[in-house]
Amino acid sequence: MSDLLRDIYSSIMDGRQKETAEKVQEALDQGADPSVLLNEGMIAAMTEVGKLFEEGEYFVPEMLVAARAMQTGLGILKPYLVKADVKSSGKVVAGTVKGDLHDIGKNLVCMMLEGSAFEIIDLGADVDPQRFVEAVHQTQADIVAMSALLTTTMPNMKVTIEALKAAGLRDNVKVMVGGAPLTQQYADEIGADGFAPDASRAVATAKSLLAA
Ligand code: B12
Repeated sequence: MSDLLRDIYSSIMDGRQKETAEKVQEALDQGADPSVLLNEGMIAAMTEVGKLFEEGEYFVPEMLVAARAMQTGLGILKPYLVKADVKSSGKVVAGTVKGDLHDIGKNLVCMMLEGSAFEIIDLGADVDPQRFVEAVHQTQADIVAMSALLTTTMPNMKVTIEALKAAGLRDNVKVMVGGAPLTQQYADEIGADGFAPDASRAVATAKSLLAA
């Protein structure tokens, strides 16, 4: 790991927003590969934060400041990840499901999709099933992308799929799900059309869903 990559990793771990932004910019200015910064520096730091939380070394405030530093770093990285095409690949309504405030992964998925010329309607986090339904209805979206990071909120994906069915919209839209606790098996069980374990594979999944 280069020194700068290590600095980015530790500035996120310690929740130092300003330093994270500066180090990410410095690395980019030096020609670093954005996906290496993202995966080996930033996402690796968030994974470690989660591990420390599980072990009782970190608490919610530490997770929160680390998440803020991560979001700040992502803001700097975004223009390098998103090089939007002209022709739209499709319309995606995205959100983190009801009860769940984790939005970093969902934001990354949105960024990568945007970079592949998808139009994004980002509903944010803690999104009520009816809000997804309304957005699909209003925008005539091609895909609904739902994220969940908690085992307790994963079932709200199924509730949302049921709400789309009840509104008569399920046949008009593909449903894609993701988030750390999810699996392909779970996606199949709740009747989603696609699952991806990370943001770059989310793009491939979205494309294949629309090609199908
Ligand atoms: C940061 C963080 C927080 C922050 C969130 C800030 C924010 N704005 O997002 C804060 C401090 C608010 C938080 C709160 C809580 N958290 Co928290 N948090 C995390 C942490 C450390 C990192 C999550 C993250 O951002 N990862 C980085 C991103 C890039 O990864 P990702 O989200 O998995 O996304 C990738 C893929 O999953 C996929 N993906 C994601 N979404 C989608 C969607 C689609 C459609 C597709 C295709 C793919 C896809 O692509 C993404 C990019 O590659 C995780 C630990 C972990 N390792 O996941 C715990 C973790 C998720 N939290 C946990 C817990 C317990 C909580 C709290 C309940 C703690 C508490 N006691 O209050 C609360 C719940 C609050 C709520 N109601 O949501 C547990 C969950 C345990 C469980 N099994 O349910 C974890 C796993 C920590 C742990 N190891 O115990 N948390």
